[in-house]
Amino acid sequence: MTRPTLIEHIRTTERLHPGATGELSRILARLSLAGRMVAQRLLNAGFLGEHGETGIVNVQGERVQKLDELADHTFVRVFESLGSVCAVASEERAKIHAFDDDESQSGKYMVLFDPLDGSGNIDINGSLGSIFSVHQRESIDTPVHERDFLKRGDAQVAAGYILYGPATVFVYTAGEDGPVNGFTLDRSIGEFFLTHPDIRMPEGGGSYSVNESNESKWDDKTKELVASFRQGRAPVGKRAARYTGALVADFHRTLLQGGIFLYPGLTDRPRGKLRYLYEAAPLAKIAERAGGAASDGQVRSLELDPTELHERCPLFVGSRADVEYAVESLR
Ligand code: AFP
Repeated sequence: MTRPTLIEHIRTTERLHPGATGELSRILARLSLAGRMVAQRLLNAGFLGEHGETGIVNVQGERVQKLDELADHTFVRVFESLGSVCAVASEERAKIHAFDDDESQSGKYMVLFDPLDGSGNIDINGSLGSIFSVHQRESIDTPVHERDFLKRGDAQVAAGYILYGPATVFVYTAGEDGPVNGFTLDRSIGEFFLTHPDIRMPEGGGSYSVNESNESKWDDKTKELVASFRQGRAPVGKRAARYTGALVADFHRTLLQGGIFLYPGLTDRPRGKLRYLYEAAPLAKIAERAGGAASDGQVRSLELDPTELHERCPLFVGSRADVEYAVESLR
């Protein structure tokens, strides 16, 4: 039997919601288009002179790679003149980007993305990812403003990511109670097929994933927490340490095999490194919909109230028992 394609699956899901206008389905279709375009670009970037830095430093103070810029432009372009998206926010841009055609101005959706996550892996041919989050605007009567984007994670109408590994995988969840489904790209025909239906995050195994070179910048409770994972004193026995430096790859492994990913606060960066709106909130939504959990160490990630577009937050995400254990240990 042929597996459903991503587009077929999106349409089937849409039919389960009688009031659906099809706009969210079109946004998801465009996200998958952006994913295919970026995946293709990554394949040939080495030949085309598209590796290396642009010489620009972004709003995060990070050096922008040529592929960061290409991926960012790709994700913005696919929403131009779609009509239902009034504006986008990108981890690479200081400000939101509003579309100015008449139809888009009254579009009810906003899309946020980290267009190329883990760009430190570009030059070593390691895994990379894109992360996305879709929000609905409260009112279309006034021009879209940056404050419209400052929403709690539990308000997301869809969230997901694209993992560019040996295969390209598109994982998303939509609606309040939609499942998490994963689709793998058949490169020969440019189509995503359902390969991971209704993903559930396993309990009681997997790995712990953290950049341990930051240990000297952790507080004592965080040091003790990570030591307990390393030494097998945590809820289940000893685990493997796994860390790729690309959040999407580390999260995807945790989603499929269980365990925990953590990026705690540091002495010189109390709110850690990861961005709430582009990274933590969408992955927290996926984790919870798959039966897992996500927290900043104190508050459930989906209940954090961002006050800035590029706000950062600590992230503890993974199997429910592991995240609960982490939160308990940090009290
Ligand atoms: P880059 O996209 O700048 O490489 O950052 C990747 C990232 O935001 C996330 O994907 C990783 O989990 C995390 O940073 C890695 O950060 P460290 O290098 O500090 O471990």
